Amino acid sequence: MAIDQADFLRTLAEKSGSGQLRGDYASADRHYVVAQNWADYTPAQHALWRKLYQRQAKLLPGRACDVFIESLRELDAADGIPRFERTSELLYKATRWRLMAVPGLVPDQTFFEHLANRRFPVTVWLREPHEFDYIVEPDVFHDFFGHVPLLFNPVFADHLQEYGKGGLKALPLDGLQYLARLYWYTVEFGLIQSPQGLRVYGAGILSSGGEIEYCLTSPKPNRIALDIERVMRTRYKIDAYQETYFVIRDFQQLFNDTAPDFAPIYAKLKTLSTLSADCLLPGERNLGPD
Ligand code: HBI
Ligand code: FE
Repeated sequence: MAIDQADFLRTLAEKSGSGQLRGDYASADRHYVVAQNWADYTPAQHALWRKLYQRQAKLLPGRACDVFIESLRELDAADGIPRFERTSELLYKATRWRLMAVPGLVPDQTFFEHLANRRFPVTVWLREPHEFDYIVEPDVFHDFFGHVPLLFNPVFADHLQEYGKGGLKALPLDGLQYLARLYWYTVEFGLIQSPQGLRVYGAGILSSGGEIEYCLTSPKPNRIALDIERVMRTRYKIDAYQETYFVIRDFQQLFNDTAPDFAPIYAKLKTLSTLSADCLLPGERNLGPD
């Protein structure tokens, strides 16, 4: 299915809410890949990166899962915006993934193709200082700090490739909305159990100043065990803290639960109602807060 670039960029502009695109898509190739042009980042941008990194890193102990904290330390990315090529060498040795510099959000088909080939798209631009606490579209801090560390975990890395393959199969089956919910409530906003209690593995939380505390301790949101059908039925909010978090036992569960062919589930979901983000079904047990 050829991607209508003009149509995609118009959709993206609507999604971003601001109407114009942040990234420079003109120089992107057919996989929406661009050069990172690391030398073009200014000292002020590296300083903003350090400020974002230090604020987040202080919040991780006791909240982020151990795998994330250990992998982030190996990345040695505290001093400034990282060079993707250097990280790609480390990552390829660890789990055979590579980073792809992209101008920002890319079409779903392209996104899934990258994941299915163990290529993770990382946005090249960094937010502005006034967006320190919140940004709508993913920037390099969200993509790199939030997503890249877990790609060093072999089970999570395999899951994400399977997710990409599932996405390519879902597109012709009109299953995209279900897969987007699955990604949102796991890769972006997922919680994981640990012997010390609930911990975070979702990139959207790990790269956010406020939600990393809220998701573990606020009495407001639901925290329920991951169930693929249930996740795929549940709406999400893109511009507020989540009202429901889904919890996995470990990454093996995430891999196993998302390995089956989803086509039969999509067919069944079409007969079931969509659930609001704050819904708690009868019999569902709330797992939190700590
Ligand atoms: N593009 N660069 C980028 N990053 C994403 O996370 C992303 C995307 N395009 C599509 C997309 N995510 C969603 O459709 C998926 O979450 C399903
Ligand atoms: Fe993300």
